[in-house]
Amino acid sequence: MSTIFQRIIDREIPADIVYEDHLCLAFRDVAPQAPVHVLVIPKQEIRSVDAIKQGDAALLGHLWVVIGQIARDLGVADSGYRVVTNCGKLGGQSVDHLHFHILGGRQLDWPPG
Ligand code: D5M
Repeated sequence: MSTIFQRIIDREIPADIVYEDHLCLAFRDVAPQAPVHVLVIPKQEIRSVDAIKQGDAALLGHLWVVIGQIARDLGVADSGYRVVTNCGKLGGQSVDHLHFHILGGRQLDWPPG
């Protein structure tokens, strides 16, 4: 069964998209935890960090370049921001499609809960 993120990629459900190219999509989180909270996902189906393979290295590099670009475009790069990916049940992953959270626009605590 498709994940909710695959359905966003396929335009079956709407999302507030802030960036798209042939490899990835970025959209605002539906339950934002910071003034800026964007999810960056590969269009390729990868379940989590744990499922990344050597052949995905170029794609992952591209995602990191895009993450930095989005942070600059949304105005959080100068003040600072956080990039998070949750992996598996204890890691707090709730959608089984690899995604990177970009969080910014407020002071972020450490360690995370
Ligand atoms: O993060 C999964 C994140 O996905 C969580 O912060 C909510 C967000 N989410 C779930 N459904 C949607 C839709 N439809 N649009 C935008 N954002 C969504 P995780 O790290 O897996 O807990």
